[in-house]
Amino acid sequence: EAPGTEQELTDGFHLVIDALKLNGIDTVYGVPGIPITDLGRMAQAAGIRVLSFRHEQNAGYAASIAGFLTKRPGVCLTVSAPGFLNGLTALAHATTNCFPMILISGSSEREIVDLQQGDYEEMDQLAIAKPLCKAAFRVLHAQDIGIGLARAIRAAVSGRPGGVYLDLPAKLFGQVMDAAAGEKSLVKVIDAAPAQLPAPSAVKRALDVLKNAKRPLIILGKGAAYAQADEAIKNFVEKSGVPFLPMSMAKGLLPDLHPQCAGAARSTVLKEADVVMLIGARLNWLLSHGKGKTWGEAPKKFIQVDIEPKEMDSNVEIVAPVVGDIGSCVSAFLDAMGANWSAAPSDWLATVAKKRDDNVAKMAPKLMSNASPMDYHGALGALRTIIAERPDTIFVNEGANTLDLARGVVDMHKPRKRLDVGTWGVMGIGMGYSIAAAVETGLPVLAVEGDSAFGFSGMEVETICRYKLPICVVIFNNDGIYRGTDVNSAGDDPATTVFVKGSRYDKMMEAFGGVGVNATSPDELKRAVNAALDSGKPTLINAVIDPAAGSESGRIGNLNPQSALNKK
Ligand code: OXT
Ligand code: ADP
Ligand code: MG
Repeated sequence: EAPGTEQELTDGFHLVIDALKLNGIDTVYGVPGIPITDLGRMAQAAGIRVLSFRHEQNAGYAASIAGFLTKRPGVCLTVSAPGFLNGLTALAHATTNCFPMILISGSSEREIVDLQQGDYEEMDQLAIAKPLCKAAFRVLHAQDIGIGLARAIRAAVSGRPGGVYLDLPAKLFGQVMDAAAGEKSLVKVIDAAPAQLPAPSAVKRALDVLKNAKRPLIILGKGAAYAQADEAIKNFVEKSGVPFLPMSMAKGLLPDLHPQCAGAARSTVLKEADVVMLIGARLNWLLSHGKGKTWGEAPKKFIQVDIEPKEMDSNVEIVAPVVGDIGSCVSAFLDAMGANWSAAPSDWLATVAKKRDDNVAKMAPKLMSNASPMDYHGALGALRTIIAERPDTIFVNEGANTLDLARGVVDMHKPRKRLDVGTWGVMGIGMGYSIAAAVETGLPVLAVEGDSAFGFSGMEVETICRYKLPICVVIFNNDGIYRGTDVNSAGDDPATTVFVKGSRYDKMMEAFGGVGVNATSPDELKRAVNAALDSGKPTLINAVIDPAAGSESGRIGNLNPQSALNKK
């Protein structure tokens, strides 16, 4: 080449980073190693926030909840085979929960993998990912990186959101091409999640069913929270006058203290309603599949609003399916209702309100208990007050009793502030969710964790301290899974559900420079949480809970299979 005519070059590393940036992806959650260490370094140098975790599953859960909170795909970056598999649980979780996420994994050389010759961390990752996500792609040539990422983004966020796998073999990163051609090969995705308008006939059919109901109910699910159509949903629910029941992560979409909220009258409304409108909630196990004892004797009609047409009739007949994105559907309802919509029958509203007020009154004295060791209600009573005073705090929650009782006790006041175990009831989301919630929103996070639940992601407290995130972790330490009182009747090993008694999880935090507190009464707990939220310092509070206070599997003990035999 003649001097001065040297070609400007780019390579796979830079094209991946440029493609991410072009599409507004400014945060990546992952664990470094061969072959993606330099990709992470270069991405960081290029201004992308690269958060480095201690285990890929936690990075993956972080990416999944980033997707839920932002409506943009959360990105998780892993190394080959074992790193990929560690991240895959979270990708499957994202898909199951309808959260947009992209798992980008390095992989080893195709020609060796395909002949099964034993490469470093050899695995046919694309084939393994496929059944566990919405879509899976592999990029073999640098000039296809732009299209590959565009396809991944679109697949993750359009229609029903979910997890997407993007396989990038090690060799791709070093591939060189002309810089100008490389830039041209990148794709900025236009209208990644297009609005999907419901058919006017479907809107009319649904409103006709709702209008003729004597005991209508609206169930709001986490799809409604995801949609970020908060004002429209609130206006629709209020205009309809219908009682609403929020699923766990839909709490706060309308405040739990709203006069139409039926959260504290759950059994009654499910049994007695004659028309049920589901908005972004599936009739899966969490709603007893729409049938059986939970739903009572009275015949029911279901209206369902969902972006996924195949969801309709999945468990029971849907008499009025409304397929579209929730923002568009709810706006169409509001338009079609006109000015003279008459609110739901007042005797029904009175029935729901009475049941709700009775349940709230029944719970109130339990929340005042200042007993030590604490029981769940005493401890949660303190936290409930804190959330009422600081409604912007993001509340992350996992465990069994710790989860189920917190869901009922701690009222939520704003949308998307409660993040929990979701559709699978999975343990391990705690620290990953907390980190992403703090990073994506800048808001303080309060994570309330069963001692078992915390153990699944506990090492990430180092990550929290390293990035100095405003996260306060409260561990409900009852010495075990469900309870700390089980004994093994046959030998010296501890029972399978108990942990070291009197553990001090707070000391873990001190090891990394965070604040650790041991709290033995609701007053101490309250002081420590308020101090943590005021200071914004990474804090872990070991809340000592009576080991006998919990029940087997919390509120879902009925799902445990029973042996008919009398043997141990
Ligand atoms: O209407 P009625 O009268 O019925 O009353 C209801 C409401 O109206 C009323 N209510 C109120 N009253 C007064 N005031 C207010 N504000 C109020 N609000 C409501 O209260 C009742 C109950 O209301 P709720 O909660 O809405 O209704 P209900 O009937 O419970 O709803 C049904 C469900 C199914 C929707 C609900 O229960 C639900 O969402 N459940 C989710 C349960 C779940 O997902 N659990 C997690 C999994 S459990 C288990 O599998 C665990 N594991 C195994 C494991 C897992 N999961 N993952 C992995 C990767 N590996 C293993 C493990 C290891 S849990 C677990 C660890 C547990 O130990 P921890 O130490 O972590 O935790 P502890 O138990 O604390 O020790
Ligand atoms: P929950 O657990 O709160 O009951 P689910 O996860 O079961 O909620 O249901 C969420 C539903 O919301 C899914 O069926 C999904 O297809 C749907 N959904 C997600 N986002 C949207 C959206 N923007 N518009 C319409 N439906 C959506
Ligand atoms: Mg426990």
